[in-house]
Amino acid sequence: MSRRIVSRRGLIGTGAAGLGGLMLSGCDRVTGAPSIQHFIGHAQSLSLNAQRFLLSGQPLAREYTAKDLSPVFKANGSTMPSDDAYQTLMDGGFADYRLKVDGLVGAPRDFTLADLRSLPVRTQITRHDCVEGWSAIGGWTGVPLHHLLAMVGVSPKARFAVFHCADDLDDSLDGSGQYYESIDLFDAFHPQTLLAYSMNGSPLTVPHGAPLRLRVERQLGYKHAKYVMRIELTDRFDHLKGGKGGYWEDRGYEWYGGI
Ligand SMILES: Nc1nc2c(c(=O)[nH]1)N[C@H]1C(S)=C(S)[C@@H](COP(=O)(O)O)O[C@H]1N2
Ligand SMILES: [Mo]
Repeated sequence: MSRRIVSRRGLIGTGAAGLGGLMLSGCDRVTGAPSIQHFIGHAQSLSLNAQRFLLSGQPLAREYTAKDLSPVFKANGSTMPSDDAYQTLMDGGFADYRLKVDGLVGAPRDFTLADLRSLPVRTQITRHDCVEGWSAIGGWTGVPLHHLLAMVGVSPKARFAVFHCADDLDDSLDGSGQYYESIDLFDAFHPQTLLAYSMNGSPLTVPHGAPLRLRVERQLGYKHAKYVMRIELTDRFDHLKGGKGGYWEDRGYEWYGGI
């Protein structure tokens, strides 16, 4: 209980700092020294902190029951990675798949699918919302990410988990269209944040991200990385690809894709 109060205070504190920053940017504008990037940066941090604050009293995404499952759950974005290494893994039924967890961790390691299935399991039925304007209710089974993080040990310097995926969606922007995503440690340790290997009671299919995909239920569809090959703990992501922390973020979407 006391931890909760302390963390709420922390959130209020950073929220106020974000607001201060926003007002300062406004003053810059009045004095004729606008910095649009700066302004956008603060507006985003305000919206992140405001959402964190508003969500703090209702921290779990809504869960549904089996009767609510959508009869059709659209597959979106990549549905069949063309990468040779991925195709080889797929042809072998993912027996040789290894999830690599590294970066700012105590002991980097690889996990087989059998390793992941032997870890504590969680099933949740949730609504997926895509920015393209469709939603679907699906059931997801997998290992909560916090169990893996406890096994590798997260460095106190780490701030984000980056998910590197197998698929190349489009290389028009930075020469590499490899999908990737990132979340902060609030979401990484959230009880509903899963590495899912099953959907609606069956092994995850390739269109939905086999053999392993992220579920990060309080955020929009594009944050739910499919075909996860590697999880990198890091303190920054400005050096990765387009520098905005995700494939769609590099193309203009918000980093915090709150629903
Ligand atoms: N690796 C990867 N992950 C991805 C995507 C993608 O193209 N590649 N598309 C994203 C988007 S926009 C959505 S809405 C969901 C779609 O998940 P689904 O195919 O299971 O419906 O995956 C997200 N994760
Ligand atoms: Mo999406």
